Order: sequence, then structure tokens, then C-alpha cells
Amino acid sequence: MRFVSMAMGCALLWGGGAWAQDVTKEDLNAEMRFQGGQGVFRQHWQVETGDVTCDGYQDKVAGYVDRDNPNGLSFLMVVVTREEGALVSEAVVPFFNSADQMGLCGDGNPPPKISLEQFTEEEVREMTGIDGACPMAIILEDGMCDLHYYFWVPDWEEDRKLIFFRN
Ligand SMILES: [Ca+2]
Repeated sequence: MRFVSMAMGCALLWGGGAWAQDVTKEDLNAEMRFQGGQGVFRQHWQVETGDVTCDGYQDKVAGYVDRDNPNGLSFLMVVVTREEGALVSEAVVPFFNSADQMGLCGDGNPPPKISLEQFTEEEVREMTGIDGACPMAIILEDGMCDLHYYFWVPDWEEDRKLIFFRN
């Protein structure tokens, strides 16, 4: 029993962010391949770098128009970060010509633009109605419809941290 609690103590210690670090280009390549398959390397990605998880380390956001998605023309956007040293990514796949709230207008030509914008915690609370979101917004702009905002919420769910907001 004593051994178990010591082991847990170590895990907590490492969980304190000791292994967190900036996401590298190699990390991004690995996670893009994981999320999008081998075909991602034939695509031209937009890449943005910034701390979208609010842990003090640089993350990467990449995306491209996916014309090979059998479910329809879509935009693959992947957020890559490190959590407690482990490489983690989350993908969103909004479809073009979609009436869905998360959908994009147009046909992907020109491609939507990814950008990062710093908000205040208060502004994000007003926008999303929740507390605890990292106020560095990931913005997806298709030039035709309302901006799409994504915020990383560190304590949201085990496997899903990105929340979506649109005016
Ligand atoms: Ca970060």
C-alpha cells in the first residue's frame, strides 16, 4: 500500500507540468498524420503557433482543405499540444456548403484562414457562457460567414478540450 501511494506521488509530481514543452514541427507532423492519414503530406497546411492551452508553452494549429474526405468537402483543423509531457491533438472537421452551425460557407477556394487572437477571460466568458477557457482564440474565417471561434478548455472533458463558438 505504501508503495502504491509513493508511485502516485511521483505521478502527481510529473503531472505538475515538469515535462510540458513547446510543440515542434516534428510533433506537428506526427499528429497531422495521426489525424489525417498519410495523405496530409500532399496538402499545403496553414500553421499557426501560440499558447492556446494557457500552460505557458507553444502549441501548433494546422489546417487544410480536405478534398479527399469521403463524407464531403471539409476543412481539417488540428490543434497539437503537450499535456504533462505527452503529445496530444484534437481535430475538428467542419464541412463546406453546410447549414450546420459548425459548417463553413463557400467551397474552400480560397481556403479559410486560421488565426489566433488574444481575448480576456471576461470576454470569453461572455462569448461562451463558461469559465475556465483559455482566452487565446483559434479563429477560422471563410470570408463569407461569421467567424468561427475555438477555445481550449483544459478541464472540459477527458478527450475533448475544444469548444466552439459562433456569433
Ligand atoms: Ca500550450
